[in-house]
Amino acid sequence: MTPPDRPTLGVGLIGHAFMGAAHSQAWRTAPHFFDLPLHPELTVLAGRDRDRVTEAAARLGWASVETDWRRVVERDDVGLVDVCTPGDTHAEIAVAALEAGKHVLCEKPLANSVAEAEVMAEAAARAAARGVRSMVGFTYRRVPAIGLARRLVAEGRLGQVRHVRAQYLQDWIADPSAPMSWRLEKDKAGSGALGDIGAHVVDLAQYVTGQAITGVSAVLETFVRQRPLPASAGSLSGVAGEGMGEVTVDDAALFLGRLSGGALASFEATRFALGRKNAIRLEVNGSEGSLAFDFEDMNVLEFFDGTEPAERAGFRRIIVTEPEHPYVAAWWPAGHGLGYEHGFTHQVVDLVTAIAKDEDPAPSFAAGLQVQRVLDAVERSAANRSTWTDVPA
Ligand code: SOE
Repeated sequence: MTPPDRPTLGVGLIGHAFMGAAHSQAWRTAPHFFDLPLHPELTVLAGRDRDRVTEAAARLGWASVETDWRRVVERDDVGLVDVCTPGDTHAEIAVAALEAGKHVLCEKPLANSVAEAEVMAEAAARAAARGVRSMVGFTYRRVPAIGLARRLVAEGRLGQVRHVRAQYLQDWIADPSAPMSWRLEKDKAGSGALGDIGAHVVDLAQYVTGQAITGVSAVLETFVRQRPLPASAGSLSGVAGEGMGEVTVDDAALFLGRLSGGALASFEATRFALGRKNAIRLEVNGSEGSLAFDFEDMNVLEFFDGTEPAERAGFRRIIVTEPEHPYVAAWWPAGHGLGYEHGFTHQVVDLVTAIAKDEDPAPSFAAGLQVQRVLDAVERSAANRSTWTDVPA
């Protein structure tokens, strides 16, 4: 039920696989826990196959379906288009939606190339001049412990940041018999572990420190170059069928980086870290303190206060479940903890709030473009056998 005093925002979601389901959950849940200035309505879900999209819409709570995303962009009852398709379609859909005057939320990475991301960022800037807003979905920024980490750095509790150690470790294709999926095809995904999960830690390192990556030296590797074709799609890699397909993206990306404030950083993104399921690890060392985060223990932030007397100093585990922590007050009584899906809900809350205030939400498409430039510099460096490669400003 829409609160009587609240204008509505009709949402059209394109795509209903893993990310589509996560975004649906966020749109459904946000108004039940947060006092939103606009009431989101789950107006329409789009997917190419009518039977599948109809089933998904019923399961995920959408009022209607379309089998062509262009219809979503044209509909008068849609005010915001949420893009949850593979990367090869982001630019076309997002630019069409912005030009039609719809606000846009687009999954990460923003695009499959710098050229596409530039077109998107230009369209976003033109649209913003008309009050039409856009945001790229670097969801993990909205984990409360990450918000707290950024706050501690901004308050100077770490002093001068010297080191960032960032890893995103998964293992869902460590088994060579795991089948092909669109995430393993360059045409559809742009890159492999680099863009899919490396993009998240690039964003997090920059978000938490407030510093931009200015240059990189990188290696990329594809360990398994052929995989069974899928018999059926699953939420990530599906069920193996007949025949083999070519893996055309990286399985792992490792790189060193320099940050604009003088810090040195290392990055690792892989889907071959057996036993590591969704380990986003970030450690920051400064002149006055350090902090450490691991998404596999996502309600905890470790903090070392280097100003404490040495005899008592030590990493402390801050359980990030208190109303004083970012986003937490809206949820459960203190101490009860959040999970993977809450970041998506916080993303929707921040986006809707910015739209209502007529402000540009963050991260903008321009921020998505900057991450794309880092990913591109990583690929160029790796192709040139780790030659140091500046990231264009
Ligand atoms: C697969 O590696 C994936 O679903 C990513 O695409 C998401 O961005 C990440 O949140 C979880 O893992």
